[in-house]
Amino acid sequence: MIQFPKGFVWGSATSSYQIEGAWNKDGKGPSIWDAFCQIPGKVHAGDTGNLACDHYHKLEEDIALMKAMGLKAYRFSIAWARILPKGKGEINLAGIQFYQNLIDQLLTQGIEPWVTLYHWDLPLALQFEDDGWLGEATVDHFAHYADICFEHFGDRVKNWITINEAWVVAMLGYGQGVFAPGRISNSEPYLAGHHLLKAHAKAVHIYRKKYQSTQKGRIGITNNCDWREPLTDTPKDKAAAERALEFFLGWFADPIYKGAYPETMIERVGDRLPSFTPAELELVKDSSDFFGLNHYTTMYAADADGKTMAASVYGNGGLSEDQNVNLSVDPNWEQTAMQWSIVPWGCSKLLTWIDARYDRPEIVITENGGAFNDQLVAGKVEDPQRIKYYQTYLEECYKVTKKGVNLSAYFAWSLMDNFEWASGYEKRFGLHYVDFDTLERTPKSSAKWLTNVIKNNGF
Ligand code: PNW
Repeated sequence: MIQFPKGFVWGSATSSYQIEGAWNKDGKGPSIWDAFCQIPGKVHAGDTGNLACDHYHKLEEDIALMKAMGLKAYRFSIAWARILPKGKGEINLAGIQFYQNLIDQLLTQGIEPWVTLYHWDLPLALQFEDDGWLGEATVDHFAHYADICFEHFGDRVKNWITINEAWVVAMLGYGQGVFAPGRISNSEPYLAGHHLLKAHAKAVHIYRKKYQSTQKGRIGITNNCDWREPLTDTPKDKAAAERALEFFLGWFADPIYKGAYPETMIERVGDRLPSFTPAELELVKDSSDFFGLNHYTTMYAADADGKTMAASVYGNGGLSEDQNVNLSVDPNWEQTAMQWSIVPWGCSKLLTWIDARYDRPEIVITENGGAFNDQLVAGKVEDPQRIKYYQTYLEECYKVTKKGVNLSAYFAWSLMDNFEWASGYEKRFGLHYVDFDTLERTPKSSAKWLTNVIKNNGF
């Protein structure tokens, strides 16, 4: 029997650009993803988030899906350009109204809102005018936007996440160029990452100073990390795996939990890695009330001996030459439709690593799940592979909680099939199947399975 601790938070997650649609409705400004999707060849089949799941017009229906599953919490993100169409300046009241409505309806149904402020859809104006995350000004614009959100929603929102996956923004947006804004560089990721950390820290500072004592919520950041397993037992490969984790998660978690970038990054990246002033560090250090983690997969890491493989689109945890690490997978591992390997034990190893390195933080899994080639057959979707994915990963989560790892919540990615970034609508992560012609939602068998898990607080 697998029985999670009492009060364990069961949720599911989405993000604004991936589900809302209504990309130019009611005063919303364009985001970098609205623009990126227009560039030929960037997104599978030329898909865009213009309509997506049309969640913007289907609030009641989607909250009913959550209610039917017995979800205790729902993690969604706010589209910055709905609140501030130009990223700064005038507030768009219709945008505020939309999220007020969403939050109120969730609370009416007894579902706790967990709100991400930035899930990659930067207002396009800030990309043009302020160089996006390469510009220092974007840090202040984010802090101002966050302030507006705390002011309007903070009486009802008690769990805030500043930035979703700074690693993805920096690496895939500014390093490999496969996500918006599509830049390719071996130095810009470090600058973008630096600004993302500062933006997070400033927003947290504002929340703590102006709101936390009255609103009584908490605020943190969500980082993503795969597990890196040493390919062999040699000290060189063991060190390579550790280095890979430091370049992946340590990059963003070390400044927050230890007050400095990992030593190995400072040495290897040199002057391409910016440094914090003492005053900035003051804000960055201890700026997360919980350890948000998105986890999907595992790879082997080996010392590259100066001969790094070409950077692969996914799975390359940092610029490979800087790390001197080669990554690989075991061909016997099963894979999801993203070609991400299914390695449940990597999840428990990562949780244990975080627990030890960051001195036993409260960990919240803000995303975990798998894409599979689901099909609607006679009105039903059977997805036993997804059930197995959730089951085996949750078993590993349970194991570590038994050993004292402080894991308090688990959010399944995702509530429904949606716009999977560069993969468009082809890759399906949802607990609910979405027919992208009719926009009809159908619970998959995994949704039913998870409903029972939530009801029994285990399985
Ligand atoms: C996350 N990687 O993205 C995001 O938070 C979600 O919006 C997304 O839909 C989900 O995971 C599934 O992709 C990631 O290359 C994208 O390591 C790429 C990576 C990790 C997470």
